[in-house]
Amino acid sequence: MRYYMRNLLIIILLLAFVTLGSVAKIKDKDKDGIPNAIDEDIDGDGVPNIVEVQHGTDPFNPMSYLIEDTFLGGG
Ligand SMILES: [Ca+2]
Ligand SMILES: [Ca+2]
Repeated sequence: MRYYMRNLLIIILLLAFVTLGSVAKIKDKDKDGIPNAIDEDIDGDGVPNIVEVQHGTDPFNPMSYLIEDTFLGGG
């Protein structure tokens, strides 16, 4: 149940980020042809939005990333 609530919170935060992006009229932040609303990596830095939200980095800022690449451990 706690895991479910955490994922729900992550989804809400992600939606909030996407909404803020729309308000700021950022339609396709990384110019890859995929609109932010459905882009799994809005800033195009190679880190999925959900991973950025989980780790507290900004999914709209490619300069905001993790120092440690723990999420890449699985290959
Ligand atoms: Ca995009
Ligand atoms: Ca990203």
